[in-house]
Formats: sequence, structure tokens, C-alpha cells
Amino acid sequence: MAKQVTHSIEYGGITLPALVHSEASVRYAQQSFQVRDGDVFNLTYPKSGTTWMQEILTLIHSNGDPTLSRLVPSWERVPWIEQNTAAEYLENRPCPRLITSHLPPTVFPESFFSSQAKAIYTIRNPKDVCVSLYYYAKMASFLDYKEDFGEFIEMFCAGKILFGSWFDHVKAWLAYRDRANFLLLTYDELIKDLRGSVLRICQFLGKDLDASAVDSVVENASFETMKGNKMVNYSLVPEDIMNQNVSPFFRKGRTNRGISGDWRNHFTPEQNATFHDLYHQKMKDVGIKFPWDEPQSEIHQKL
Ligand code: PPS
Repeated sequence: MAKQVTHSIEYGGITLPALVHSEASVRYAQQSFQVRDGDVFNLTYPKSGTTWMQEILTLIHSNGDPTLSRLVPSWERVPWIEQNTAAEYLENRPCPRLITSHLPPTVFPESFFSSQAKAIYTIRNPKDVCVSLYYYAKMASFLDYKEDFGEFIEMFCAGKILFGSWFDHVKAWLAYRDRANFLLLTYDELIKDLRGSVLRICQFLGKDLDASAVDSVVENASFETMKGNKMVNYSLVPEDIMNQNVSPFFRKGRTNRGISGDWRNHFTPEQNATFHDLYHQKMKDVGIKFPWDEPQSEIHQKL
């Protein structure tokens, strides 16, 4: 299916959708935005749990009270620093400011690196990111789409995609993982144990929530609640920009609780083996075991 894609912009070697970014907005983020020690950043490569963390952070900072989550769109509560509206939303906001970004460190606000601001980096199985992005590209006017999934994987692997290569993004941010103000989480562990993850985040942020407040965070950040909340499910975005009849922003997992491992329904064994070879080659020096890591030999045995 041919799709008319709205244009994109280039900044510092990465491509961003022109719909909500400009060269000036990304330059402002990188060079002018003044990070404060009380700021909390939600960092992700796209389709890795950004919206989920926007909701979790909002709810933790409201001590589990869902009022704000139900009244204000997620992109205003936890705005992207690189988007055109960042200054308007953030400059006069008191701390703690909750801020989202898909930017890699190379173009991230320079003042962050000398600050005490906290950052949570959420990483998801890249094969699931690729599948999620495939459906998103199908429904969103501002993304390049290839109907053939094999071609889409090639585009993803080559990093010919908005926000650049998954491998570059992840490896660049992982270099900061030993800092005290940096928390590394995986989408997969949020799926497996949301309550335990919320408690880890609370501890990292120094937020002491009582058990009923934690329960409320978990309930209101569940897949079902978020899918039904028009302040996070992107139903406020016009259909010509995001057509959720083509594919919903919250796709339905087998369990109806979000999807971890949906790549199994999309990758052929050959595509999986090729992806794994690339993954191993690119990630061999990273030194972290992720929940999705499988021995290379097993992948090739399955062929
Ligand atoms: S974006 O466009 O980059 O902001 O997308 P992002 O929010 O990073 O990723 C969207 C995927 O996250 C899933 N999601 C959730 N899964 C489980 N539980 C909760 N609460 C939740 N919230 C968002 C969402 O369904 C997208 O994944 P896929 O696999 O496409 O469904």
C-alpha cells in the first residue's frame, strides 16, 4: 500500500518527523534547555514503553491519584524535550518536571550531563520494537512504511528510520548505566512484574508511596486502563495523522496485557537468525544479559 509520508528533518545525524519537530526545536533542546537537578527524564527509543513510563511517572508523582492522568494528555504532562511545544510546556513548570525524550546522548540537552537530574532508560526487545514500529508506521502519516515485513526489518536493521539505529541509541545510553542518577529498566520486566518495577522506580526517585498508592499506580498504568484512557491512547490525535482503524496505538496482546514476544508471530526462522547475527555482532561488547537474549547456537539449530 502506498502511503503519503509527511516530511522529516535532520539534526545531528538523526531523522525526526517534521510534524512535531524542527531544527530549531531540537537545537533548543540540545543547546538552550536548562536542565534542573530535580528533573526526571523518561528516555526511550520509540516503541519501547515511552507512553507507559509517562503514565507511571505521572501516577507516582501524584501519589497514585489518577486525576491528572484522566484530565491532561500524556504529551503535556510528560512532554518530549525535542518537540516544538517543549519550551511552552516546561520552562515555567516547577520541579519535579517529568520530561520525555527519544534523543540519543549525542544531541541530548548538554546541561543534563553536569546535573543531578534523574533518567530512566527503558529498553525493549528490539524484535518487538520492530514489530510495534511496523504497525505504527502503517497507521501514522509521518512514518515510512514498507508493507513487506522483511523489507521493514532491513530498514530497521540499517537504522534508516526515525531517531536512527536502535543499536546506536541503546549502546550510547547504556554507557551511562553505572551513574547513580540513571535507572535501566526493560519493557519486558514491566510486563512481568509491574508492581515490583513501580517499587524500583519509587526507590530510585526517593518517593515513598504507601501500599494503596502503589496499587493505584499499578491499576491505572495497566494496559486495559491506559487503552481506555483518551488522555494516553492517542484517540485525541486526528485520524489523518494516526489512523487507529488501521492499527490501534495499544495493540492487543494474546493476554490483552500488552505484548512481549510478538516477534514470534512475525519473524520467519531465517529473518530471526539474520537478526540475531546482527544483534550479537553489534551488542557483543555491551556486557549485559537481557531477558530476551538467547544463545546464538539455538537460533541456528531452529532453522
Ligand atoms: S511511542 O510512539 O514511541 O511513544 O510508543 P511507546 O509508547 O514507546 O510504545 C508503544 C508500545 O507500548 C505498549 N504499551 C503498553 N504495553 C503494556 N502495558 C501498558 N500499560 C502499555 N502502554 C503502552 C503499546 O501497546 C505499544 O506496543 P505494541 O506492541 O505496539 O502494542
